[in-house]
Amino acid sequence: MERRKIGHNVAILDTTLREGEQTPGVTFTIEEKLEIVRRLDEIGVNMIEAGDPNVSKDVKDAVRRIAKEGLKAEVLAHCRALIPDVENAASCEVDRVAIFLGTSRSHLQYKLRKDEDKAIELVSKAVERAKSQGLKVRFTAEDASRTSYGFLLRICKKAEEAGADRISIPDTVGVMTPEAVRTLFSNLHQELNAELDTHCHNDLGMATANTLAGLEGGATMAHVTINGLGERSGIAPLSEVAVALKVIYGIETVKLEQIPALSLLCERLSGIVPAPNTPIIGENAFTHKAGIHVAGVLANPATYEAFPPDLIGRQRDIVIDKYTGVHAVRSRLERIGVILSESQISSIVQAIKERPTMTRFRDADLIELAERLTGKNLKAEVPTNVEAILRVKCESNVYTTAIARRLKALKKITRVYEVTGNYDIEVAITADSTADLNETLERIREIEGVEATETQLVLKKFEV
Ligand code: HCA
Ligand code: CU
Repeated sequence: MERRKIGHNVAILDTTLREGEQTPGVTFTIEEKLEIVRRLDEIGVNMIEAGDPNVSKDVKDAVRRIAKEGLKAEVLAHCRALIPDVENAASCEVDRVAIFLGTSRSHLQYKLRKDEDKAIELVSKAVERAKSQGLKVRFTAEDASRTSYGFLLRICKKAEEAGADRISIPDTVGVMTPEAVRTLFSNLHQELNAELDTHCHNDLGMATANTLAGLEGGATMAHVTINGLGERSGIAPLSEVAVALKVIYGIETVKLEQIPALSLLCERLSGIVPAPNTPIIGENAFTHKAGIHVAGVLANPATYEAFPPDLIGRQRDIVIDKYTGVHAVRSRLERIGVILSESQISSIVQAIKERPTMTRFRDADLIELAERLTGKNLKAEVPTNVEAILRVKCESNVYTTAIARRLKALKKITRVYEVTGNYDIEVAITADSTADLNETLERIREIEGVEATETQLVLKKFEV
């Protein structure tokens, strides 16, 4: 398979705090923002877009605090192409200011009510002012993908002349295709001296592909957010861009094994829970189900995996249900120390297929089937799970269903009920050990909006 190259100098800009906080329903406190940027710095992103200080006092305070954190990453403030906005951004003592102005016909006509020359004047003046304050400058031609190429080039050249050493070419409404992005970037790359940034929205599900295409076209900075947060359907996620750069192009950027933890932190702080089938970080990303797939994966994982899960510190899993074959059942039983004959395993597979509505046979269910078949008490021989029922009381100002959804996303939780009475939610937990149970309880108590919990350990369980 022939593939175009991406230079090894590509870098990552994270804009979870700016673009990500524009996600409907999301705001971060200053403390939360600090927690996120420290982790982003640790994982190794090169730039952090901390916010637009003109939005509100709290955004400005956060930008200022982040600029003072002494991060390895370059810290940016986003702002409009207006002198007071630029000065406000400069007063936060950031490394760089990202000055944006809508350049497409509809932005100029309906949003800014300015003609092209006036737009160029605004940008030149704003860039010059930022430079005179000793800041590095990026210019963003907002809605670049719907801007006429002639005007886009003209305004970018003027921004460059005024002192911008980076230019962002966003696909603001996510309407590009990879081929078009690649062409646009290689054309601009030939004409401009400034380094180029990609910023791809995901309205048509193209964000990651377009980002990679922009890098193939000569861009050197990819804008991402944790979990793909952002306006509407968000932008390219850090996880997808960083892992694709490694797996497809052999390029190292951030510490990949830290991605799942960062993703969970963002899930907790934003309340936005990625769907199970989300690439890389989703619950199902390394879970195999159909018998044929599982047999292949057990023989050699590469048969059905784009890359090994341990690249990002995760593990593969197998789901046992009516699609299951003998390989999966044998492997799962062996894992818990139960060795059966071929014909016994076939009988268990048969029994599983006779219960087509059961979505997941857990270890305990398999042991039970094996016990029925062999007449032996296997539970005594294999390590059993610790089960608990937990009641959760939510703070009065929070939406119970939002907490219930977050609980649902936690690995060891097998059932979630919203209930009446003194507590609002009841969950069933199946943990591998007491330590594992404790860890799950800790994570539940950390969820914002959880006021109190009560845990009951299950002593005996009766299947009906
Ligand atoms: C915005 C616009 C922006 C800017 C991107 C950038 C976009 O929400 O203010 O500065 O690179 O998508 O055009 O996010
Ligand atoms: Cu954007």
